[in-house]
Amino acid sequence: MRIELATGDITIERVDAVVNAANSSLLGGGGVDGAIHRRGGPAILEECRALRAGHYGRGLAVGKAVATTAGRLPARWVIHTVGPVFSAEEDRSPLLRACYTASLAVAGGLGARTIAFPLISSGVYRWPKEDAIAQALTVLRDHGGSTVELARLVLFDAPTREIAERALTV
Ligand code: AR6
Repeated sequence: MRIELATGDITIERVDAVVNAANSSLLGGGGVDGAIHRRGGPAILEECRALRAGHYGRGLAVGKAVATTAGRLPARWVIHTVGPVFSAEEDRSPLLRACYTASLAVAGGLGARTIAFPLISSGVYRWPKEDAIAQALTVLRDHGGSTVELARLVLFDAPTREIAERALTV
């Protein structure tokens, strides 16, 4: 699997699947989640509501992933995953890595060949960006067996992109 970096708004990415940094309710929020629902339109929320009415009655657990339509986004699917809230007392990094692993598994199951990830947990959930990048790259680099051919890590701003570029070259 090839790893690429991009900068800016993930909702304009032309990939098969865009990953959403959602919350357990699956019913929307700020950050990436807000942007995806705004640009993707109501079809995404409609499918999220249906998931909550069915198998996901208690919501989506941290570290898990589930797909819906991407509505009006250029992508075909949105894969919703729930990152952990950062804690200085407790190492929640296995859960953060699980978000990337679970999203890739869902993407593979759908037949997606290209996927774009935001830097999960590094906004509202306060994960330090440098470590969030390290966790993401640990999983993406280790994903030889996936049928996904390209994973693009989308950094929202130039300083974060620079940190990611340094991490990718070591
Ligand atoms: N495109 C790409 N990256 C973005 C965008 C965008 N449009 N908007 C923000 N980022 P966040 P989290 C960056 O807060 O920390 C929501 O309310 C942002 O700078 O979206 O996992 C959910 O509903 C940061 O680096 O996700 C949850 O309640 C990264 O994306 C909660 O926030 C992730 O920031 C999830 O928090």
